[in-house]
Amino acid sequence: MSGKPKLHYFNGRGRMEPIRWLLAAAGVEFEECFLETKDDLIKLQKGGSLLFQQVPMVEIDGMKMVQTRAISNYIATKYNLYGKDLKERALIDMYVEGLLDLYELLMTHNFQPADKKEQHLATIVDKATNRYFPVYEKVLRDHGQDFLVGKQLSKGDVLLLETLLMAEECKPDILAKFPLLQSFKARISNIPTIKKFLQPGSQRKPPTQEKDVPKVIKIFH
Ligand code: IBG
Repeated sequence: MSGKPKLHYFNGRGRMEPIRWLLAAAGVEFEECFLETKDDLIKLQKGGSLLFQQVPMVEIDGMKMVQTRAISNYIATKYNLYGKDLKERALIDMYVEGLLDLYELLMTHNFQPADKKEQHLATIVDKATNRYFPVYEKVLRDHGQDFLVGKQLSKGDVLLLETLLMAEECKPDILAKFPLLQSFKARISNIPTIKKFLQPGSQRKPPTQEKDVPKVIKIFH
């Protein structure tokens, strides 16, 4: 055993990518075990490693953790990415839950059937620019600080950056009306651990390509 967390998922973003981001931001090296086929998933399920028969699963500190929120809360707590007190944590939770609602739309975009893609993209742009981004822009404007909450990096910052970058992949000028989100993006991208994760060759995953969708669906359905 290397002692490094071991991530079990397919070789793509999906529900594991925010966990990869969080570990990378914390400067924690991790190993990955990729599911290539349905049989790989069945093997894990039959081996009793998956509490609800689902991945993501992360082996960490002698546990086999499932449920993405539980996993990311554990990592954020362990690596001090969860605020300084209960109230900061409550704020971080609210910001993160909002981001996860938007992340869900972004994550599923390339899984939409061809005839639904345009409408789905319109929904993403509408929700991002009218519901979610104005909230984070206002938070940053009102307190004038570097991070979303308090004086230190938190899992809220990490997920916000990830979500901003994914939204830009869908529509490159989507941040045009959000100057503080633009400067936030530049600032957080420059944190050394994150900067490293953004370099080519890191364990960050590219968007799931259309051609790979049937293979991914086959694993999980
Ligand atoms: N609540 C769980 C979590 O947050 O971890 C949900 C986990 C989940 O949906 N896992 C799926 C799974 O294991 C894989 S992600 N399915 C097998 C089964 O038997 O239920 C699937 C997914 C992708 C892309 I890929 C978008 C949305 C979901």
